[in-house]
Amino acid sequence: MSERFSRRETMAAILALAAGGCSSSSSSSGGSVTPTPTPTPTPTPTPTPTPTPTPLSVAPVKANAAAKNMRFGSAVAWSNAGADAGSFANPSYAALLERDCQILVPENELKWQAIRPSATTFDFGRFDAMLAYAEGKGLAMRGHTLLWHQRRWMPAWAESHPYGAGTAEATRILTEHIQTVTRRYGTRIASYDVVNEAVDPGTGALYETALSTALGGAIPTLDLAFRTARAELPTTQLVYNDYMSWEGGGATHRAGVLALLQGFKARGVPVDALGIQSHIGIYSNTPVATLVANQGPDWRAFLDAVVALGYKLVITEMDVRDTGLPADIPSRDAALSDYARAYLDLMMGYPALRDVLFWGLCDKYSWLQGFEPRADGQPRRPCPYDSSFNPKPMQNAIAAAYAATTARP
Ligand code: 9MR
Repeated sequence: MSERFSRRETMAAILALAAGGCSSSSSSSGGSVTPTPTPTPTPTPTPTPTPTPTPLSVAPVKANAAAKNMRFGSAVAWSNAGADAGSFANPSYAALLERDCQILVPENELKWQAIRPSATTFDFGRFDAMLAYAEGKGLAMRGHTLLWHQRRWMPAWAESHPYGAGTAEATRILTEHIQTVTRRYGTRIASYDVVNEAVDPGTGALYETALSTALGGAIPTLDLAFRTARAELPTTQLVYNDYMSWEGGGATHRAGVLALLQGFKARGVPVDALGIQSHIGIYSNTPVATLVANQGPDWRAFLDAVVALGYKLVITEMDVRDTGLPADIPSRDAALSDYARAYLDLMMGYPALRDVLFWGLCDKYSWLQGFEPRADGQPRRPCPYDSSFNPKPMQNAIAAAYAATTARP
């Protein structure tokens, strides 16, 4: 916009100059018999300031993604909905979503806590509004999540529910939940995180909840979730989603996730893809190139094993923590951008990856601001756009990563 203004101003100045020249010449050749008057000095137009170069390419990411038969998307939240929210209800935020995205996901509004306030009641008001917005703009929608398999993320009522002896009541509660959601939305939701975060990163073992304990354990619970979803949705992408990425210390977690995925295959459980959340971050002053060199090999070995089992990959919740970076914004943004680009290049090297979703597009509304503030009190900068909705180098890096990868069939 500012560049267009400058061009217009430049053009106005050129026209003014030309007009000035013309008028001067016409007055001097007017054929008058009176003595030549003292020439009026040609007015000097006010000089146009040199345009400030737009520092970033701000190409919409979705154009580059679509050119490769891929998709880019973002989480959308409802909290503080209105003129100042990380939500479609905020026109400034909606403009970013509509500019860059082909697919959205609700940050919280389809979780059990949001839609099932008690064992017997459902409330879809907020998610219905989100889906209506997405459909009105031609955006696809992911579903997050049909089962966040940890006690702390299940609603309190589900943890204290009288499941009784046997597995019937727990089976009924879970089946009813998944059928209610999937029947309501059908194929309007393109891809579901059927199960979220079932593996304990510290031990690699599966978590248990009151529901899973009553249902005979985590494995029959997770299998039932996927089988119930598939029975309702024969062609929708069904995803196992976990809090993971290429960062260190994850060997136990990866082994646990791989064992779970192998088990799904062995039992014929219908799981299409691994959702790799990708809440990545820089935690030290180690140069980005060194981090990439250190973290790449183990991560590739894990991804190779996952795709060898026949799973697709989805980046479901990407953002980039700036914990180890100094406060200076240009250097911070540059490092975050380089790190995001390196991660996306590695990930996009896998043809099994088609969709990349960020966990919010604008720093202002990132969950990390409140959940994990920086030690120096500076706002975090984990997203592609800054808190004034301006693109940052990371937005450019994402578009460039799509431009650099090979087209998917
Ligand atoms: O960003 C979400 C935050 O607003 C919620 O308070 C929190 C608990 O529901 O969940 C956050 O989103 C998480 C996602 O659902 C699963 N992966 C990790 C995300 C960040 O914690």
